[in-house]
Amino acid sequence: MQRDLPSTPVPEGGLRVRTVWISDLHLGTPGCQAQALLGFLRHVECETLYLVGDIIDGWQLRRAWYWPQAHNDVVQKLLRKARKGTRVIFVPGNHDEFARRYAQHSFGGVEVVDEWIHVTADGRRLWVTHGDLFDGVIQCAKWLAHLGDTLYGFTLRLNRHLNSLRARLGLPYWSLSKYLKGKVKRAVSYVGDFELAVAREARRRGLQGVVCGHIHHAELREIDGVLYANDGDWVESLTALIEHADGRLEIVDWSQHRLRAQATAHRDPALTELAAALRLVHDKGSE
Ligand SMILES: [Mn+2]
Repeated sequence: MQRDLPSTPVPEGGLRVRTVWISDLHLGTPGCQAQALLGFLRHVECETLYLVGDIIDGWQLRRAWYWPQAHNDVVQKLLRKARKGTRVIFVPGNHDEFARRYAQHSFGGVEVVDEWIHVTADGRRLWVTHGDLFDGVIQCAKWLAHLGDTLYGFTLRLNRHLNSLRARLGLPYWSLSKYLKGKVKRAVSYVGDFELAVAREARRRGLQGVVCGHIHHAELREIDGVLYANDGDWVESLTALIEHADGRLEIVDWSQHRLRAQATAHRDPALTELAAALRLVHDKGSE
Protein backbone atom coordinates (compact mmCIF):
# COMPACT_ATOMS: atom_id res chain seq x y z
CA MET A 1 0.00 0.00 0.00
CA GLN A 2 1.36 3.38 -1.00
CA ARG A 3 1.30 5.88 1.81
CA ASP A 4 1.98 9.56 1.78
CA LEU A 5 4.49 11.02 4.16
CA PRO A 6 2.57 12.48 7.10
CA SER A 7 2.04 16.17 6.48
CA THR A 8 2.93 17.12 10.07
CA PRO A 9 5.62 19.81 9.83
CA VAL A 10 9.12 18.79 10.82
CA PRO A 11 10.93 21.21 13.18
CA GLU A 12 14.16 22.78 12.02
CA GLY A 13 17.05 20.33 12.05
CA GLY A 14 14.52 17.51 11.82
CA LEU A 15 14.18 14.58 9.45
CA ARG A 16 11.43 13.62 7.04
CA VAL A 17 12.09 10.06 5.95
CA ARG A 18 10.32 6.99 4.65
CA THR A 19 11.08 4.65 7.52
CA VAL A 20 12.52 4.75 11.03
CA TRP A 21 13.67 1.82 13.13
CA ILE A 22 14.37 2.21 16.83
CA SER A 23 14.86 -0.45 19.49
CA ASP A 24 16.17 -1.10 22.96
CA LEU A 25 14.57 1.95 24.56
CA HIS A 26 14.27 0.06 27.86
CA LEU A 27 11.45 2.27 29.13
CA GLY A 28 10.90 1.52 32.81
CA THR A 29 14.60 1.57 33.66
CA PRO A 30 16.77 4.49 34.83
CA GLY A 31 19.11 3.73 31.91
CA CYS A 32 16.58 4.83 29.28
CA GLN A 33 17.51 8.23 27.86
CA ALA A 34 13.90 9.30 27.51
CA GLN A 35 14.54 13.04 27.05
CA ALA A 36 16.90 12.48 24.14
CA LEU A 37 14.45 10.00 22.67
CA LEU A 38 11.60 12.52 22.97
CA GLY A 39 13.77 15.06 21.18
CA PHE A 40 14.38 12.57 18.39
CA LEU A 41 10.71 11.62 18.07
CA ARG A 42 9.73 15.29 17.88
CA HIS A 43 12.23 15.88 15.09
CA VAL A 44 11.37 12.95 12.86
CA GLU A 45 8.42 12.28 10.58
CA CYS A 46 8.06 8.99 8.74
CA GLU A 47 5.58 6.76 6.93
CA THR A 48 6.49 3.71 8.95
CA LEU A 49 8.02 3.49 12.41
CA TYR A 50 9.34 0.16 13.59
CA LEU A 51 9.79 -0.51 17.29
CA VAL A 52 12.29 -3.35 17.13
CA GLY A 53 11.97 -4.75 20.65
CA ASP A 54 13.01 -4.05 24.23
CA ILE A 55 10.77 -1.00 24.15
CA ILE A 56 9.30 -1.45 27.62
CA ASP A 57 11.55 -3.33 30.00
CA GLY A 58 9.16 -5.79 31.59
CA TRP A 59 12.01 -7.62 33.36
CA GLN A 60 13.05 -4.51 35.29
CA LEU A 61 9.50 -3.32 35.99
CA ARG A 62 8.68 -6.64 37.59
CA ARG A 63 11.61 -6.16 39.96
CA ALA A 64 11.02 -2.51 40.81
CA TRP A 65 8.44 -0.09 39.47
CA TYR A 66 10.15 2.84 37.73
CA TRP A 67 8.00 4.97 35.49
CA PRO A 68 8.81 8.70 35.38
CA GLN A 69 6.77 11.22 33.40
CA ALA A 70 9.27 11.30 30.52
CA HIS A 71 8.69 7.57 29.91
CA ASN A 72 4.96 8.21 29.79
CA ASP A 73 5.59 11.03 27.34
CA VAL A 74 7.49 8.65 25.04
CA VAL A 75 4.57 6.22 24.99
CA GLN A 76 2.12 9.07 24.36
CA LYS A 77 4.32 10.37 21.57
CA LEU A 78 4.43 6.96 19.89
CA LEU A 79 0.66 6.56 20.13
CA ARG A 80 0.19 10.07 18.81
CA LYS A 81 2.32 9.26 15.77
CA ALA A 82 0.15 6.22 15.12
CA ARG A 83 -2.98 8.41 15.35
CA LYS A 84 -1.52 11.01 13.01
CA GLY A 85 -0.95 8.59 10.17
CA THR A 86 2.40 6.93 10.81
CA ARG A 87 2.23 3.16 10.56
CA VAL A 88 3.73 1.91 13.84
CA ILE A 89 4.87 -1.72 13.90
CA PHE A 90 6.06 -3.24 17.16
CA VAL A 91 8.28 -6.33 17.01
CA PRO A 92 8.76 -7.36 20.68
CA GLY A 93 12.16 -8.32 22.07
CA ASN A 94 13.22 -10.42 25.03
CA HIS A 95 12.67 -7.69 27.62
CA ASP A 96 9.13 -7.10 26.40
CA GLU A 97 8.36 -10.68 25.44
CA PHE A 98 5.06 -10.31 27.35
CA ALA A 99 3.87 -8.52 24.17
CA ARG A 100 4.64 -11.51 21.95
CA ARG A 101 1.40 -13.19 22.93
CA TYR A 102 -0.45 -10.20 21.42
CA ALA A 103 1.16 -10.70 18.01
CA GLN A 104 -1.22 -10.06 15.11
CA HIS A 105 -3.18 -7.63 17.31
CA SER A 106 -3.25 -3.87 17.25
CA PHE A 107 -3.29 -1.51 20.22
CA GLY A 108 -4.04 2.16 19.78
CA GLY A 109 -2.97 1.85 16.19
CA VAL A 110 0.26 0.03 17.05
CA GLU A 111 0.50 -3.31 15.24
CA VAL A 112 2.21 -6.06 17.22
CA VAL A 113 3.99 -8.72 15.15
CA ASP A 114 6.56 -11.43 15.88
CA GLU A 115 8.70 -10.41 12.93
CA TRP A 116 8.20 -8.52 9.70
CA ILE A 117 9.51 -8.15 6.18
CA HIS A 118 10.12 -4.57 5.18
CA VAL A 119 10.36 -3.70 1.49
CA THR A 120 12.56 -0.68 0.84
CA ALA A 121 11.71 1.97 -1.76
CA ASP A 122 14.27 0.33 -4.08
CA GLY A 123 12.72 -3.08 -3.64
CA ARG A 124 15.00 -4.82 -1.15
CA ARG A 125 13.33 -7.18 1.28
CA LEU A 126 14.61 -6.86 4.84
CA TRP A 127 13.78 -9.13 7.73
CA VAL A 128 12.87 -7.14 10.86
CA THR A 129 13.53 -9.00 14.09
CA HIS A 130 14.78 -8.03 17.55
CA GLY A 131 17.59 -10.57 17.38
CA ASP A 132 17.55 -12.21 20.81
CA LEU A 133 16.91 -15.60 19.24
CA PHE A 134 20.54 -15.61 18.27
CA ASP A 135 22.38 -15.15 21.49
CA GLY A 136 21.77 -18.50 23.12
CA VAL A 137 24.93 -19.58 24.87
CA ILE A 138 26.98 -16.46 24.14
CA GLN A 139 24.99 -14.40 26.66
CA CYS A 140 26.97 -16.13 29.35
CA ALA A 141 30.25 -14.98 27.87
CA LYS A 142 28.91 -11.42 27.68
CA TRP A 143 28.32 -11.51 31.42
CA LEU A 144 31.81 -12.83 31.89
CA ALA A 145 33.18 -9.90 29.90
CA HIS A 146 32.03 -7.55 32.66
CA LEU A 147 33.51 -9.83 35.24
CA GLY A 148 36.77 -9.77 33.34
CA ASP A 149 36.78 -5.99 33.32
CA THR A 150 35.96 -5.20 36.91
CA LEU A 151 36.80 -8.20 38.96
CA TYR A 152 40.05 -9.33 37.47
CA GLY A 153 41.98 -8.76 40.71
CA PHE A 154 39.31 -10.54 42.66
CA THR A 155 39.48 -13.42 40.23
CA LEU A 156 43.21 -13.73 40.77
CA ARG A 157 42.70 -13.90 44.53
CA LEU A 158 39.91 -16.40 44.11
CA ASN A 159 42.20 -18.36 41.86
CA ARG A 160 44.80 -18.60 44.64
CA HIS A 161 42.24 -19.82 47.18
CA LEU A 162 40.73 -22.23 44.73
CA ASN A 163 44.09 -23.70 43.90
CA SER A 164 45.24 -24.07 47.49
CA LEU A 165 42.00 -25.97 48.00
CA ARG A 166 42.61 -28.04 44.90
CA ALA A 167 46.16 -28.77 46.10
CA ARG A 168 44.79 -29.97 49.44
CA LEU A 169 42.41 -32.25 47.58
CA GLY A 170 45.33 -33.53 45.53
CA LEU A 171 44.06 -31.93 42.30
CA PRO A 172 46.40 -30.29 39.75
CA TYR A 173 46.67 -26.53 39.29
CA TRP A 174 43.91 -25.00 37.21
CA SER A 175 43.91 -21.33 36.26
CA LEU A 176 40.55 -19.70 36.82
CA SER A 177 41.76 -16.39 35.44
CA LYS A 178 43.05 -18.06 32.32
CA TYR A 179 39.75 -19.83 31.92
CA LEU A 180 37.86 -16.56 32.35
CA LYS A 181 40.15 -14.70 30.00
CA GLY A 182 39.36 -17.27 27.36
CA LYS A 183 35.70 -16.58 27.95
CA VAL A 184 36.24 -12.82 27.70
CA LYS A 185 38.00 -13.20 24.40
CA ARG A 186 34.97 -15.07 23.19
CA ALA A 187 32.78 -12.21 24.45
CA VAL A 188 34.70 -9.74 22.34
CA SER A 189 33.87 -11.82 19.32
CA TYR A 190 30.28 -11.98 20.57
CA VAL A 191 29.19 -9.01 18.47
CA GLY A 192 30.80 -10.48 15.37
CA ASP A 193 29.25 -13.90 15.99
CA PHE A 194 25.84 -12.34 16.52
CA GLU A 195 26.03 -10.27 13.34
CA LEU A 196 27.13 -13.22 11.30
CA ALA A 197 24.40 -15.50 12.67
CA VAL A 198 21.63 -12.97 12.00
CA ALA A 199 22.91 -12.16 8.51
CA ARG A 200 23.16 -15.85 7.62
CA GLU A 201 19.58 -16.46 8.70
CA ALA A 202 18.40 -13.55 6.53
CA ARG A 203 20.21 -15.04 3.58
CA ARG A 204 18.85 -18.51 4.31
CA ARG A 205 15.37 -16.97 4.12
CA GLY A 206 16.17 -15.58 0.69
CA LEU A 207 16.09 -11.94 1.84
CA GLN A 208 18.42 -9.10 0.94
CA GLY A 209 19.06 -8.07 4.50
CA VAL A 210 18.05 -7.82 8.12
CA VAL A 211 17.27 -5.05 10.59
CA CYS A 212 17.67 -5.90 14.25
CA GLY A 213 18.66 -4.47 17.63
CA HIS A 214 19.35 -6.27 20.90
CA ILE A 215 23.13 -5.92 21.20
CA HIS A 216 23.09 -2.11 21.59
CA HIS A 217 25.57 -1.69 18.79
CA ALA A 218 24.45 0.26 15.73
CA GLU A 219 25.81 -1.06 12.48
CA LEU A 220 25.13 -0.91 8.77
CA ARG A 221 27.25 -3.11 6.52
CA GLU A 222 27.22 -6.04 4.19
CA ILE A 223 27.95 -9.48 5.60
CA ASP A 224 28.25 -12.47 3.29
CA GLY A 225 26.29 -10.70 0.58
CA VAL A 226 23.37 -9.55 2.72
CA LEU A 227 22.77 -6.24 4.41
CA TYR A 228 23.16 -6.29 8.17
CA ALA A 229 21.55 -3.29 9.88
CA ASN A 230 21.37 -2.74 13.61
CA ASP A 231 19.53 0.33 14.88
CA GLY A 232 21.48 0.52 18.17
CA ASP A 233 19.72 1.66 21.36
CA TRP A 234 18.52 4.55 23.52
CA VAL A 235 20.43 3.58 26.64
CA GLU A 236 24.02 4.05 25.51
CA SER A 237 24.35 5.10 21.90
CA LEU A 238 21.15 7.09 21.07
CA THR A 239 20.91 5.80 17.53
CA ALA A 240 18.22 5.01 14.99
CA LEU A 241 18.16 3.53 11.52
CA ILE A 242 16.38 5.51 8.82
CA GLU A 243 15.38 4.89 5.23
CA HIS A 244 15.32 7.86 2.90
CA ALA A 245 12.66 8.31 0.22
CA ASP A 246 14.91 6.61 -2.37
CA GLY A 247 15.53 3.52 -0.24
CA ARG A 248 18.94 4.55 1.03
CA LEU A 249 19.56 3.45 4.62
CA GLU A 250 21.49 5.42 7.22
CA ILE A 251 22.28 5.28 10.91
CA VAL A 252 21.39 8.45 12.77
CA ASP A 253 23.59 9.18 15.74
CA TRP A 254 21.21 11.54 17.50
CA SER A 255 23.66 13.29 19.82
CA GLN A 256 25.88 14.17 16.85
CA HIS A 257 22.97 15.06 14.63
CA ARG A 258 21.76 17.56 17.24
CA LEU A 259 25.21 19.05 17.57
CA ARG A 260 25.56 19.49 13.81
CA ALA A 261 22.06 20.96 13.52
CA GLN A 262 22.79 23.45 16.29
CA ALA A 263 26.09 24.42 14.73
CA THR A 264 24.39 25.12 11.41
CA ALA A 265 21.49 27.00 13.01
CA HIS A 266 23.79 29.32 14.95
CA ARG A 267 26.53 29.41 12.33
CA ASP A 268 28.90 28.95 15.22
CA PRO A 269 32.33 28.02 13.83
CA ALA A 270 33.47 26.54 17.15
CA LEU A 271 30.45 24.25 17.29
CA THR A 272 30.85 23.31 13.62
CA GLU A 273 34.44 22.39 14.31
CA LEU A 274 33.51 20.41 17.39
CA ALA A 275 30.84 18.57 15.43
CA ALA A 276 33.35 17.79 12.69
CA ALA A 277 35.92 16.61 15.22
CA LEU A 278 33.41 14.32 16.93
CA ARG A 279 32.34 12.99 13.58
CA LEU A 280 35.96 12.12 12.85
CA VAL A 281 36.40 10.35 16.14
CA HIS A 282 33.18 8.45 15.61
CA ASP A 283 34.13 7.42 12.07
CA LYS A 284 37.50 6.17 13.27
CA GLY A 285 35.88 4.34 16.14
CA SER A 286 33.46 2.54 13.88
CA GLU A 287 36.09 1.19 11.53
MN1 LIG B 1 17.17 -7.50 23.79
